[in-house]
Amino acid sequence: MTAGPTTRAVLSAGSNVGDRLAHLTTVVRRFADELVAVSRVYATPPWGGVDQDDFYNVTLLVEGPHTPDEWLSIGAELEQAADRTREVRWGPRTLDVDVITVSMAGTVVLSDDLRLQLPHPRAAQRAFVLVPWAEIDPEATLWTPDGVRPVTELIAALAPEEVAGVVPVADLPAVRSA
Ligand code: PH2
Ligand code: MG
Ligand code: MG
Repeated sequence: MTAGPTTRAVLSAGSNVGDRLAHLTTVVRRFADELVAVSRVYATPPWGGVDQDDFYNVTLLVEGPHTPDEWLSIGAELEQAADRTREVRWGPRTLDVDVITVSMAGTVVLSDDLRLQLPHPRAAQRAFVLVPWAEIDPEATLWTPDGVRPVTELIAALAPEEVAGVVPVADLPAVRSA
């Protein structure tokens, strides 16, 4: 991939099929050189109304010379490596890697592109994204159509039972080389 300007991205990875921890581990390994922070692994009830097993979710902060599209493409490669299939919208998956928001020189990238809408249009409603994000960046903000909001404020606006369902269960293996 060609080196572009440095960007900082928030990524959310989820898995609810197969070895969930192993799938999430492939993500932190792949982004080891760009990793700024990674949350603990959270067990999360399925969001979106499809009856399915609980997910494991993590949120990562990464920084490197990649366009928003490149962050997405690397995530798609990881999904393919996990034999991800797309059957049901919001349904079960071995691995899902979503780009939540990207900033470049401190400015949030906005995109209406249907392949990659930025910031992620449903992030503000998803405790499984926001709670792990606030863990690794308590000062984080999210651009929304209603304005820029502290992530902690968005969490406080969600249904309490939804937030309470997002529970830390594990640490991923350390991947950073010294
Ligand atoms: N991903 C979805 C739909 N629902 N629910 C949880 N808890 N975690 C996810 O990662 C998730 C979901 C679509 O990508
Ligand atoms: Mg998703
Ligand atoms: Mg996805």
